[in-house]
Amino acid sequence: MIDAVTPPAAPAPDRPPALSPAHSTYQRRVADYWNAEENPVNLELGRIDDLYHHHYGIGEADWSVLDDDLDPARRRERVTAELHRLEQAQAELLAHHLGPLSPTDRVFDAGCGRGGGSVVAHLRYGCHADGVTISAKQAEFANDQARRRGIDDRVRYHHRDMLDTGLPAGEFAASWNNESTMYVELDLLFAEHARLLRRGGRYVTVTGCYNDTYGRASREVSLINAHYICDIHPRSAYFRALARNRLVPVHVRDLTAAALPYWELRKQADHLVTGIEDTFITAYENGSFQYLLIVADRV
Ligand code: SAH
Ligand code: GPP
Ligand code: MG
Repeated sequence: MIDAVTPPAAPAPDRPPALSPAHSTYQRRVADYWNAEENPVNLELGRIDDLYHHHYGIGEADWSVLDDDLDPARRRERVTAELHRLEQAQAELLAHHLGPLSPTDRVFDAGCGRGGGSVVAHLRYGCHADGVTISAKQAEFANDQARRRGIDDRVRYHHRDMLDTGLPAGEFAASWNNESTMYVELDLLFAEHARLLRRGGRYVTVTGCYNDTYGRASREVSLINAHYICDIHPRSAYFRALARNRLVPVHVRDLTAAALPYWELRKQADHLVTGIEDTFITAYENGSFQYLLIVADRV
């Protein structure tokens, strides 16, 4: 007899983050990027209805917003609103796949940005949401937004590492990554989702991945990586890592074609462009890069 019987572990408390020493140089650089980020394409869109997103849009665009006969200021305003509508459609598609959920359910938003996704989920289901971002500034911004909406008792944001959230195991009915998987190792990420989700819980991601049938990462994929300081995974890596972590895909959708109108419109928005627009269009068109929705069940 070597081992004495160990008593069952007490439930993990909702402990504060342990970011500093374990925090890698890479993570600090990623945090610096998001702490400094103030692109008009994100802030001006968010200001329209206080839903701040850091993801792209999907669906057909209303090209009439580019009409030349409009007053230039009015034209800019309409283009901004149309891009926001497409980003909001992306957020709603993701939120739709989290459900059904009830107001007593908890959801986890991994890599939550300025917090728009958790607000969308809360407005749709009335659920409690915890968002986690590596950027202290984003967490502060998002908590301030929740306070202004009067939902800060149910929607909370934390400055933490999504690989080690300190949130309680098995408590979450749904969780997601909206364009945030490319900052981390997928095995570590999905292990944390599997830990947090209850059995039968739902995991959803919308992500950009490189296409295995093209080969390795294309020039455009490498440019996107350099632009955002990220490391885009191949499509195959998602399914291997999900399977290794008790996450079983129930629905997969290639959103690449649906993502193109957003980039074509954004490219023509002189007041909002960041310079990465043509790279996305080329990457989607040459087949090296795909925009994917994956929905999985925690078994
Ligand atoms: N999901 C959000 C934001 C996507 S932008 C939206 O759809 O609007 C990518 C986000 O990932 C940023 O908020 C960044 O801070 C976060 N991120 C990157 N690495 C992270 C990590 N290790 N832990 C937590 N968040 C991280
Ligand atoms: C966030 O969007 C961008 C990412 C999380 C990085 C990469 C995503 C891929 C799908 C590869 P953003 O809204 O902050 O970007 P932008 O400022 O360009 O609008
Ligand atoms: Mg954006």
